[in-house]
Amino acid sequence: MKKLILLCAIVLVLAAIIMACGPGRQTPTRESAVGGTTSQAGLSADAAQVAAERGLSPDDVTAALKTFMPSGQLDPYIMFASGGQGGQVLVVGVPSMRILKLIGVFTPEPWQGYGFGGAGNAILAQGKVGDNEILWGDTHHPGLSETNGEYDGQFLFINDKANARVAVIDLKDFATKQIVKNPLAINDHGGSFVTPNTEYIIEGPQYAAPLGWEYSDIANYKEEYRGVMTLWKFDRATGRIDPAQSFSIELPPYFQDLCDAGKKVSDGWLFCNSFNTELATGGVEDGNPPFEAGTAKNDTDYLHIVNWKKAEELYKAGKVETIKGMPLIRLDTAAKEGVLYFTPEPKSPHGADVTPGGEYVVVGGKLDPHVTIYSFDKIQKAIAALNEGTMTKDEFGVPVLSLDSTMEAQVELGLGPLHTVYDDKGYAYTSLFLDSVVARWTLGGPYQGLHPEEPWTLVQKLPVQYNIGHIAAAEGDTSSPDGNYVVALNKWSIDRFANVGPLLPQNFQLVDTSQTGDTMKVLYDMPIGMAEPHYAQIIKADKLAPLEVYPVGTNPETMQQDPNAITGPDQAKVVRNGNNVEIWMAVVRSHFTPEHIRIKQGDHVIWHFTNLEQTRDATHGFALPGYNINLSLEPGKTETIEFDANMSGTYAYYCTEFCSALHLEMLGYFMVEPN
Ligand code: K7E
Ligand code: CUA
Repeated sequence: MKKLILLCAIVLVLAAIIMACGPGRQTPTRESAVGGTTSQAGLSADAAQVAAERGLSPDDVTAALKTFMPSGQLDPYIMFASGGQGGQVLVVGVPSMRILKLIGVFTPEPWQGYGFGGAGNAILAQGKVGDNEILWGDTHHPGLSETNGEYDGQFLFINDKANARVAVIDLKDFATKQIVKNPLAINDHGGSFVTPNTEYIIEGPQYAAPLGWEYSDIANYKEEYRGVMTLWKFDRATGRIDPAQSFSIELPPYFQDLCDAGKKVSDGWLFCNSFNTELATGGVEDGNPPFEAGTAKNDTDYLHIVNWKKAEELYKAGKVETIKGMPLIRLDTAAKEGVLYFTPEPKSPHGADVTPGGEYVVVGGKLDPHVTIYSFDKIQKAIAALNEGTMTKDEFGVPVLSLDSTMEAQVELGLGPLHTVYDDKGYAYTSLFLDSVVARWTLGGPYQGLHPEEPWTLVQKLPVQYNIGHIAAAEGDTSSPDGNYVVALNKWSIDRFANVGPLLPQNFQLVDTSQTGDTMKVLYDMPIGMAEPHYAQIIKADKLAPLEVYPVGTNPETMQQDPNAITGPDQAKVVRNGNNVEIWMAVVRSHFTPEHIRIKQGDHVIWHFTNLEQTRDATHGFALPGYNINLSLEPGKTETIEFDANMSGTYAYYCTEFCSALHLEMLGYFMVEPN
């Protein structure tokens, strides 16, 4: 009876809301939102008074107006930011900079019930290193899937620098589906970036080590330590990386850094920095130069120029050696067969970023005040002009193209240029770590007509707080970037936020880049209080089409109908078979069926849950005390847990999501009789 009254009340309230809204929710137009008593400036007298009381400058007010998202309105862009050593991905609305989700990737995430008994456990277990379970990751570079060089909103990939792993997130439900461990590398960095049609997900290396991280003393560095770049084949139909069709390329032990895929005119090629062509091996305690000095001795390092289509041909032709199950194009093969070339790049390079049309690669040398712009056309001509008799090679036999023959321009920007992104107005934006600025400068060549300034010139340096690392632009890595926003991912925040102790948040600063010329402005500061994000990508929100609810019975790991799904509480049951107890449980507001589970200590329990709801946001949780079990059962989801009931006792299991007025009553008892 009580339930019936409640149901009637809900129906009445809903009806009232629907009537008030009319068919299709109306959002106020700009005119009506500021209409009525507006002053000359478009601000109400109230607003002017608030601005005066709070000491807001006209710029502050403009910034507030540009970022404020009225209740119920949605951001036009979604940013996917790495969660750094948190091992997650952050989903953020732009320009409001509201955090929408934290996706557990390499790290268990309790809200999503990821890694607490359900499907997440199997996915996290794919990321084992040897027999060791690794329950965190150092996520650096999220990469959205692309079709024809444009984000297609289907998948997101991200690397774990610490353990050389790559994860696949399905943007149908914003959940991690797969982790692959690189069998040859123990850490990575230059990933994950996709080729323009997501044929491959690139995982570039970082700190050289013997292949397969086998033991070898660092005294054998030059002979036995190597870099490895892996091309993970992505199968769109299954939505998974196919390790059986993936391969790697052996590289010299040069500490390869950031990589980027060519696109359009440079489709088929990859570009990757390096910062230890000195082959420094550290050992400061023995009187050797420390790594930081040893790796910075040379004036130049090598930009790695990789012909991945050629590499794919070699792999398909079997010109590989298989090590630890991974087909590997050996370094001498790569050098001889036209897979790998080098060209010098200035001091301590970090970012290598391909322009939207693929014509140029921009490299920032941390210890050089310039960015260096390489022309893909010139690189091709230099390669064509190579002559076996006269060509320069590095000490590993890789052809070296002279800087003169590959460089298009250099632009002096300031101290510590790192990463570069692009917009629709022919500008490039480079983060200057030491100067703490975002530098806007002009591209030349085919981009020259898009802006009013001279090509290859600095236009504006916008101070940011502080020590900007990466920089992200709206649709920035695509063939057609948008022009509205850039986000500065600042490493330090010092005095920008309330003191929360010695460990400070990072600061994401939203920058308005909508107008040409010297007009960039900081709009918003967003503290990131859960890790150190490295890179982010920003996609137009309307390119994303996630599910609103799962079709009833969906297994989140396979995204297919789960064979253990049930369609109603009448199908719920407990079946005992010797010491095995299998439970099919129905979950729907506001009860679990069954509510009593009686088992014996030592029984093996397999427990299937189906959330029968199809109402948006009608998520239930499942918490079982004492057994480290915690699930998030979104509408339609079917999930299975399996464990040994090793402890006797009486355990109330309950729903962790406040799903209804009778949520507290959504519980049951798990009674484990002692032996
Ligand atoms: Cu922090 Cu791309 Cu890993 Cu630069 S990286 S800042
Ligand atoms: Cu279901 Cu609370």
